[in-house]
Amino acid sequence: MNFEFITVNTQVEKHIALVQLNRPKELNALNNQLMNELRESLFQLDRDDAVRVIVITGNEKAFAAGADIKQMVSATPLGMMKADQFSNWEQIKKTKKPMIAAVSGFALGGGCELMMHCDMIVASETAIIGQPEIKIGVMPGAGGTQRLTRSVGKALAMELILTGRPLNAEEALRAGLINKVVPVELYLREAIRMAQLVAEHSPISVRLAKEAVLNAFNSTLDEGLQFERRNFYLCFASEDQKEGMNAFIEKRSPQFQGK
Ligand code: DAK
Repeated sequence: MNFEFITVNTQVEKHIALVQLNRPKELNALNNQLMNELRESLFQLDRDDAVRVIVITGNEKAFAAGADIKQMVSATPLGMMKADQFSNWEQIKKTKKPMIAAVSGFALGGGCELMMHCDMIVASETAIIGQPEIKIGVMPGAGGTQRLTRSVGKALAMELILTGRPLNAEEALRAGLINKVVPVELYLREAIRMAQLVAEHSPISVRLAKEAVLNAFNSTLDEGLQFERRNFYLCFASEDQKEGMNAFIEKRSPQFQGK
């Protein structure tokens, strides 16, 4: 996979793919091409059986400082409708494999929204996370009002979105927005370590479990429980279920094949 604004490394650890946003001078501002490339890379990685978990990162200074304001400044509603950038976000949302964000520095606006598309988030102590769109005369548009509110609750979401004030890493951790805060030299290593813990498991049960957790945001409790039950039954259609349970009984480590 050859891209201009992202790099993809599938050799980082077994079953782990690392996608790095790579517009450092612009603090990884998410221009249309970067988003097209991100969509394409995730689409391909999602279909690659050798990959079980995807880590998305930026660099020490910025995960991503938001959508590219310079590209957006003269946008018109019809121009945006034609460009249909939301289809990129829709596709990213559909990624079936777990995605872990490794965040350092700025994760603002679309950067925060991209971070929240991930299933788990490891941040460095230097992370600055927020939805500052209100300061430039707009509002979050790629899910910020919904995902942030579901994550941290109404009071804090309103404060962050209406004032534009960002959270530091400790505040984000306390608010339940992220999973972990580590020193800056460790954030990527820690995200990869977390990815390895997931990649050890059956990719089938991981996929079904991720789907069921995400379904909790879209369903009543009873609908969610029904959905969970169907996915639970489906695990028993896999060889991995037999392998996992037999390995337990035989006191050995399971060898999951994703079958
Ligand atoms: N867009 C474009 N360029 C950016 C940028 C951004 N979001 N953020 C930073 N840069 C550029 C700066 O312009 C500067 O470029 P030069 O002037 O050197 O050419 C370079 O990156 C370094 O930035 P600074 O000099 O400003 O660096 P500082 O350390 O002083 O400040 C900062 C860092 C992150 C506090 C500051 O750069 C900043 O406030 N950036 C803007 C943050 C922001 O407002 N983000 C929200 C953007 S709106 C959509 C989906 C999503 C969205 C929209 C549409 N569709 C699907 C249609 C999302 C919207 C947003 O995210």
